Amino acid sequence: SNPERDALAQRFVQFALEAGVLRFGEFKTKAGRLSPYFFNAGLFDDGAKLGRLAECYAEAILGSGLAFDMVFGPAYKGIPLAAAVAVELARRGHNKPFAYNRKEAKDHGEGGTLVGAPLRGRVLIIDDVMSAGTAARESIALIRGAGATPHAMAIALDRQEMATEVAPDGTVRDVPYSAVQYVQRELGLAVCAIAKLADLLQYLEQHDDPAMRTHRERVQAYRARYG
Ligand code: OMP
Repeated sequence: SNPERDALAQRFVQFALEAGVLRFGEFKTKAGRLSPYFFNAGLFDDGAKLGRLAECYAEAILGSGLAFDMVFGPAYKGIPLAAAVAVELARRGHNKPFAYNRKEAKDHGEGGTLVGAPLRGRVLIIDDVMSAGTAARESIALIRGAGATPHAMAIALDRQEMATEVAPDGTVRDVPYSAVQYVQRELGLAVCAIAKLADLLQYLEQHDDPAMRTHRERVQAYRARYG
């Protein structure tokens, strides 16, 4: 265990709850799972919150000792995240090239779907959340397709859920290991998260009141099913 990482994770969970980014209720995830909590990074919606979020990413990335040559933000939600993180990394003495993609190819002007620095070397993908690993797979394929090396991934929240896998015939199935394990072992990338589900559960335990206890029980039940 790493006390600095743990302290950052607890500070980050509190920040996300106070900002209303992390909420409890009933939500359907992209993988079709009914979740008692949801992390909506789009609600870091002013300059101060985005700046503080970027500080948390930079601390997690630099604290983890990940090596990387450039930063990539996958469209759409990864773009402002990666931009803010690139600025914060530069402030901390790690000025790296930065790029992002468009979802639709342009047929005029500069053309193409990639914007910013040319994709090359060890690319660090910045994204919001990892659940079943679909978004990660898409970013990795895009970077490989451009001839660069997807080397690592930094996310704000690791939901610590079972990965899904797409079979050659296109069917999607759950696999018996986590999305982060899948990305690390099968796809070969290092993954760094500011916080993970276990940190949220620890926060709820340490701020125990009737409401928090209900949230904790629901989150634990969800984890037992999909974790
Ligand atoms: P996977 O592609 O299954 O790993 O899910 C990650 C994506 O789901 C994120 O990039 C979000 O678009 C979305 N998501 C959240 O933003 N927050 C959550 O708490 C859960 C999800 C989700 O749908 O799983």
